[in-house]
Amino acid sequence: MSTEYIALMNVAARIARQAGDLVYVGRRNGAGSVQTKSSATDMVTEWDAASEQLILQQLGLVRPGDSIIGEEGTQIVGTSPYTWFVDPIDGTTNFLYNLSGYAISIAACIGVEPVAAAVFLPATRELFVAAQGHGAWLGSNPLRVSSCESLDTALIGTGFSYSSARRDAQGQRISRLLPHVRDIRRCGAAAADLCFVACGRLDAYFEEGLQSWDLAAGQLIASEAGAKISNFSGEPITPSEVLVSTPGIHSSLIASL
Ligand code: LIP
Repeated sequence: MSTEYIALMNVAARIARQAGDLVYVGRRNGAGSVQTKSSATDMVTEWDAASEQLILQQLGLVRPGDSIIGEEGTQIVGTSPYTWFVDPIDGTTNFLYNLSGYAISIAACIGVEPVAAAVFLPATRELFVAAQGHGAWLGSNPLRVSSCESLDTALIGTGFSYSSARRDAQGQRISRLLPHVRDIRRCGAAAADLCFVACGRLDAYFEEGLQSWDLAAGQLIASEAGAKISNFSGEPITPSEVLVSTPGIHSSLIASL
């Protein structure tokens, strides 16, 4: 197993914490300038941009040959086997409303396969990390998914599209699922939801229409913590269909989605 993945994990952890501290302190003086992207509710603040710039600058110093893809427009083609997928603030709506559920998500991938990851939650100062084949941790504590074996006692996380056209079908899916589970949570940041499955705060999380930068780091953290990951049909996961759960309820969720 590659110790290089541990080194990459530590790079991601250090930079995620630095970017998280920047935006957390910055938010105390307001969200700054705010613009919209794909819809009137898909926002980007000056702190999203500042965070991505810091991450870009720090990765450039320590990993100069790597490729980098960031949510706010970074597309750097490198010469090494590694590509960094960066969400500088995942949960921007929460950040904008000064709610705590936002995260800095940084993953090193070979192709689209994550091999090292860090997700930092600035408001709770929780740092989730993972290295492929080595495990996942919250701080220094190793992570394991919950032991839930039945959908009717499962706490399920999900999220919804910025596109109002997609929300009708998403709402209908939730209304079909809700009577058969313990409850539903919509935390607002995919990276945090995936980490919550990894540490057992959620028994499962599903969402469609994500981007690689939302998914990559949390996917590795969850799978290294023992989660089963797939699309809604049980096939390989993609950002457009994400289903991550403790193993005991995975097949029941596939049947229910
Ligand atoms: C968010 C995701 C979340 C989803 C939101 C949004 P962003 O990413 O993390 O799971 O439900 O609609 O896409 O835009 O805050 O980086």
